[in-house]
Amino acid sequence: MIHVHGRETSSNVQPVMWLCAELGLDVERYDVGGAFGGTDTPEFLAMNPMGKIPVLQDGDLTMFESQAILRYLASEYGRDAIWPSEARARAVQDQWMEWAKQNVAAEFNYKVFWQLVRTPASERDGALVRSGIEAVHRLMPVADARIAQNGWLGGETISLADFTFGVQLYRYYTVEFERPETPNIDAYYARLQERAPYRDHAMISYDSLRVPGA
Ligand SMILES: N[C@@H](CCC(=O)N[C@@H](CS)C(=O)NCC(=O)O)C(=O)O
Repeated sequence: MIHVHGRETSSNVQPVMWLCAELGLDVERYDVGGAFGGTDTPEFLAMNPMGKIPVLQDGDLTMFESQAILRYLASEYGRDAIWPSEARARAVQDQWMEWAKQNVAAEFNYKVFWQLVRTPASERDGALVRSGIEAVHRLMPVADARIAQNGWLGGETISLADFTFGVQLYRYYTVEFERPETPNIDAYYARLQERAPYRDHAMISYDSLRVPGA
C-alpha cells in the first residue's frame, strides 16, 4: 500500500494520484495542507522538512518533490512506455516533463491561477498576471506544435511529460482569461478527459481554494 500525504486540490498532488490510478496501485491519500493544516507538525516535517505536499510513503521509502515522486513511481511500477528504462529513450520525455513544470506550471499556475483565484481582486498584482498571460501565449503554442507532431507532449506515447503538463489543463481551461488558439491542445485535453484516472484526479474543483473577492 502506497500512502500519499496531500489534499486533492493540490496541483502537485494531482499528478501523483493520477499516475497511481493509471498504474492501478493500491493507494491511500491523506488530507494534509491548505485548510487541513498538518504540514508543520514534527511528524510531517520529519518526512518533508519543507513542510510541503505531496509526500509519498512506499514501504521504507519516504520522499517529497512531485516530479521525483512521479519518476520513482513510473520507474518502480510503470510500463516502459510511461517512463522508458533506457536513458536515451527517456531523455526527451524528461526534457518536456521539466519544461512543463518550469514553464507552464510556473507561469500559468503560480502567476495566472493564483492571482485570479487565490488572491482577492484588491490585492491582485496586475503586472504579474499580465506577465503570466503573456508567457502562456508564448508557451502553449510550443506545446500545441509538439502535440500536433507527436500526439503527446513527450513523444508518440503517453509519458510523465503528459502528467506534468496535462494536470494543468483543467485549471487552464476553466479559469477565465484570454487563451491563445491551440487546437491541438484542445483535442489533447478532450482525449485526456476520456481517461477515468484523469477525470478522477486531475479535474478536481478548486472552489475550496477560491478566496472571497477573487
Ligand atoms: N516543488 C514541490 C512544490 C510543493 C508545493 O509547493 N506544494 C504546495 C501545494 S501545491 C504546498 O505544500 N502548499 C502548502 C499547503 O498546501 O499547505 C513539488 O513539486 O512537490
